[in-house]
Amino acid sequence: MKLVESCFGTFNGKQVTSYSVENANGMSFTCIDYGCIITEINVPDREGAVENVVLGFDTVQEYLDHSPYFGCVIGRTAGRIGQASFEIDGVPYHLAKNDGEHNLHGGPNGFHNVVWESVVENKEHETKIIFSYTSPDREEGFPGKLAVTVTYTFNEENELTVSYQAVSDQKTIVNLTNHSYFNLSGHLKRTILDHELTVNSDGFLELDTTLIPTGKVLSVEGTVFDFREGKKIRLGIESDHPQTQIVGGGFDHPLLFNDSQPKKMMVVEQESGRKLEIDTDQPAVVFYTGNMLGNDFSIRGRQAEKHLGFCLETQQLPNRISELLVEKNEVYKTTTTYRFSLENK
Ligand code: FUC
Repeated sequence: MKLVESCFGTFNGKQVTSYSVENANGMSFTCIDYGCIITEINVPDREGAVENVVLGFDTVQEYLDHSPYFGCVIGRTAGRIGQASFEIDGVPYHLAKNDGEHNLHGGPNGFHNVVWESVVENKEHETKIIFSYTSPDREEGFPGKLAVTVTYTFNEENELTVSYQAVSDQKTIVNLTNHSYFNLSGHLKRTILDHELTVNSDGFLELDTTLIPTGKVLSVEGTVFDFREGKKIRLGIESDHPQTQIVGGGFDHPLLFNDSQPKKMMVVEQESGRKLEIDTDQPAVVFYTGNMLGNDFSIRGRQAEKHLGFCLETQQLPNRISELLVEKNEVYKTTTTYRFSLENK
């Protein structure tokens, strides 16, 4: 496949490299080794116009100044760890409080904020960009030296597969995800309100006012959280459901996949005709509708605004420490695939 490698800038004196891959359908994908950030995904619309469908920047400085985790890999733990502390076998561990009293997305110097090693395997029909990073014992407060690999595989079927692997030299907790904000209108022409989401989830985690799961699973039945038959995101954003209100008008919730069905999601934007399908092996997905996106910065010349992008962060149930445990030398492995196509009309 056509691959272009270039210098994106520097971070803490290290060079940041960008990898851009294009397939025969004219679709392209670009990522950088800083935070494994996906900076661009260009996909044709119904008329053949190839446009970007993720929120991202062209400089490292803008990521440092403005990015609410655009496109990056999140680790060691996606989402919030309540009170920024947890215990393993009776031993307490304390993390940075970077979200009120809680820890968010692995702490300020989590995996989104380091430069990863990279190896590229470019074949005729498939290109792999393999990022690796070894997080030292107690980095950001987490126990164990953790060797992590994130592989982006892009192919001629317009699929991007993200595979995560991690091994620790001590019992620890791990919950990795990618934090891409999608907007299928292309070049951020419209907000995400008229995007339609389908997810086979019967329940979601109730959140408290600080966005920590209360432990209660609520049924989606009869609510704006019922995406089983497909629903416009707008309905939830304009809803007065206490759970959409509590997160600032919209969604910021772990949706739990129905165990007896394939773990799949689909988002369609009718005007452009673009469709995104996501398959995962994870039990949950945090659906975030950019409720906290401010309008005090620009994204490639377009003023940012609330609800300009949505994230579908596949993961284990956040803050359930017992489900995030990884034994010494156990291989943590997970895969999520993003497939782009056009909706048939
Ligand atoms: C998502 C949300 C959080 C936060 C962050 C930027 O993962 O769950 O609430 O706003 O992204």
